[in-house]
Amino acid sequence: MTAPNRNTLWGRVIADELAAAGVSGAVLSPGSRSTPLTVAVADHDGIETFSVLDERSAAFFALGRARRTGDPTAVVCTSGTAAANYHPAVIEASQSRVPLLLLTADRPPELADSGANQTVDQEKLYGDAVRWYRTLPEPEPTDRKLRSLRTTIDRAVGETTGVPAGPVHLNCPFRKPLEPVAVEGDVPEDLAERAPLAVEGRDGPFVERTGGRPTLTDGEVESVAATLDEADRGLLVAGPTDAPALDADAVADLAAATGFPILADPLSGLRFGDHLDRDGVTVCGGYDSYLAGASAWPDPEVVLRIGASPTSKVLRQYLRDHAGRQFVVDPAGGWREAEFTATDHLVADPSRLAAGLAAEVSGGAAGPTADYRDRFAAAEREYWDLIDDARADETFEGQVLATVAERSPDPATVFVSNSMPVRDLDRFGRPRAADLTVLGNRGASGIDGITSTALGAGSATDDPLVLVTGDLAYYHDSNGLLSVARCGVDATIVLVNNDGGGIFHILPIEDFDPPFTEQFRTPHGLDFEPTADLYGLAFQRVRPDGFADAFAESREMDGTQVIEVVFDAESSHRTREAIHERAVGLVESSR
Ligand SMILES: Cc1ncc(C[n+]2csc(CCOP(=O)(O)OP(=O)(O)O)c2C)c(N)n1
Ligand SMILES: [Mg+2]
Repeated sequence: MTAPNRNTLWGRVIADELAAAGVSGAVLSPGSRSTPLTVAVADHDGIETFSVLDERSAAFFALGRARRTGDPTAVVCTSGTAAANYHPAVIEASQSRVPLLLLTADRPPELADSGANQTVDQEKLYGDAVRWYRTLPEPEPTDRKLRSLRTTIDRAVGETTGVPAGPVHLNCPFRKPLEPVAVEGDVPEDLAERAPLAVEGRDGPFVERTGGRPTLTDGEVESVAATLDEADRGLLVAGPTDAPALDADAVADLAAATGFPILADPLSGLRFGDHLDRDGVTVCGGYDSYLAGASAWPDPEVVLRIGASPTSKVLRQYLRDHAGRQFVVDPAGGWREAEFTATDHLVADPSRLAAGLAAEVSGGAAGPTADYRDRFAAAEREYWDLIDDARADETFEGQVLATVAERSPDPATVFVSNSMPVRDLDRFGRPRAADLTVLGNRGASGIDGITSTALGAGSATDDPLVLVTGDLAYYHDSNGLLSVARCGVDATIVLVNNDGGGIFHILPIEDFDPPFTEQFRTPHGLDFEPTADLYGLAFQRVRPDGFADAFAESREMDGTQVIEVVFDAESSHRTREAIHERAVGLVESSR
């Protein structure tokens, strides 16, 4: 490797080592100070690059890609507020444990606090939201500095996929010239000869990282297994999963061996998949309604919880009020149980633990355990019959999510926005034996980068991509739509337009108007059709009863379609509540 100046060499070594360490994708935003990084990364054959003009969208796009693959994705930006625009996605990546590597270009140290243009304090810009932070030294074409650089890059990439995975920030100062112009004598001509390791690196990463995922000892597994074995009534509760996804078969093995039903969050990786067809495995998806009426059911003696805290408030409260012994499993020793009723904290990789426990438990698949599971299976059957009837007869936003769960292609990647879409998928998305990878931004539950995150996820897979978003979320990240054309990602974008934040109808503020309408629900009356013209998308507006056909047709079409489904937020909310009451009544009468 040679280079016309030290900055170019520095950038090339960074790109080379990123690729060697396993970074296969990078999202670049335009700017001057980052020139050495951008030129080198864009030029590297081993790194697929995406150009996203707005840094907020860029970081969310990278987040989506990393979330879908579980592999670290890099972002590169210039100095100043550009770097600050990464912050929302950094917070989401931190809280939902997604490997993101942030490379922010910076001015050289003497320009700090000097009044120099586009110069801000970028030291530890993201605070505790990153797993690791370093300011790189100023580029120098020396043996030791370049070995240090390669080592730092490998450590940084390694930290993004540590336990827990998350974002890492490398702040990268450069002084001019930033472009690959010849600077005579800057890089010694014989540098590669004198320092081949530093300049060329090794075959593969400079530093190979080996890091285990935490497991329990055999004795500890046996002890938990004995507790599961002794229980006549038990539940497996799966909240949103960390990337890379859970081993669904291992959890299904445990369900079959214990006889416990799986209460599967839509983001758990367990609501959908082939494991639903397994004998002795009951995957439940209607608990967000019917558990609200299950107080008179006998309480579960033991609950094993994996993943993050479930989306369903009804489920969280049911566990608070009814669960006996409650094991919370977290590979990073994190605490993701905000009702504070858990009794045991198991620091272990959930997939491996499930496999280990499945091999230990000696069979709860018959007798009282199976009776308890069948109670859930029966509730599921009745609940989904009720939902089928409601879908046929009534109008509510949940119909859209029910249709998406039922009719999305197999396989598909389905991204659901925060606010009502993820809640409605939780309540109305029937478990299905199809390969649906369902994703959302539930780490911090922002509505600010939804479109970009979905498109980033879509960039990493050949699956058809379906995004279900609300109108405020769509508005918030409409910049992100440019990635359809610029990054070549197609999607079916389902825009549930209830003219504002329908979610606020579920909160007590609904009864305080003003300010409810003007300050909370915020109807805006925006016509979104011109966004399709602006970004080259097909657009159609349908009534709720026309959605299923429009969705089916979109599967046959190339390019990206926006299907806007128009609802009245208040009446949708009332219908949702009424259906919920009926589901609760079902269970109350079946004690
Ligand atoms: C960045 C950000 N700002 C504000 C919020 C608070 N918030 C949560 S849901 C919501 C309304 C979302 O509206 P929409 O996307 O139309 O979905 P709907 O509620 O109608 O389902 C708001 C403003 C948030 N979660 N994230
Ligand atoms: Mg809305």
